[in-house]
Amino acid sequence: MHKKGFIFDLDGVIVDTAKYHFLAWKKLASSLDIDFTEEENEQLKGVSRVRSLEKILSWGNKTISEDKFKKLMSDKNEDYLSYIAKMDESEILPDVPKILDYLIVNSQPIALGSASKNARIILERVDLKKKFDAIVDGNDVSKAKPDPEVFLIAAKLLDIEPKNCIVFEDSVAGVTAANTANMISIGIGSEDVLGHADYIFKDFTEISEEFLQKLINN
Ligand code: B16
Ligand code: MG
Repeated sequence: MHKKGFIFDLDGVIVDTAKYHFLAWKKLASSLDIDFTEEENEQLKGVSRVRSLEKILSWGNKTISEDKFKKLMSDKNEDYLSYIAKMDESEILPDVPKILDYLIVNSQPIALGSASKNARIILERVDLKKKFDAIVDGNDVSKAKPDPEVFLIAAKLLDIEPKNCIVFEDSVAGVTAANTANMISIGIGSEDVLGHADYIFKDFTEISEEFLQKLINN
């Protein structure tokens, strides 16, 4: 039986937590008199928490002390976690459980490869944690996407060579990370943004079992 490593990003692929990041960053930006738009939020997808705050401060032309930076990071996360606490299975994106179950039935190893330090809590909230053989998140990496580190660690934990891994990603940086890792990249989202992915689908409802079977066999 062929075994491939299937690696999933979290935010924008399994659940849509970008809306909660937006609410939390927006509140923080307002407290600093910075106008923060949904378009700017788009640019924070797949970007680490530290880098996100750096970007918001630079958009608002603000400089702050290191202590204030740390305080804002922790306030933002507390606020974000208050939204996460209310999440349940209804927030899983369409057909994600179906795809995961198909891979499990076909004995394919599955990993999470996310920039979020809250990934484990989120997977628990939506009751999907048990479906993953390995979880690599923002706590496990020293270099953020587009660096391939997160996916290379996931491949190692699954004991599958990078060239036999398939990554599902919604962010530009994440697709670049998968390509750099020499993995097959599957963009979930729009072609305008994810044109550099090997395959692009609007969402998982567009991915057939035949397609998954081909990925497994190739
Ligand atoms: P946290 P992903 C990313 O998740 C989000 O897309 C990004 O907006 C966020 O800043 C980052 O996680 C860090 O999240 O503050 O929870 O550590 O798409 O890589 O699953
Ligand atoms: Mg994402």
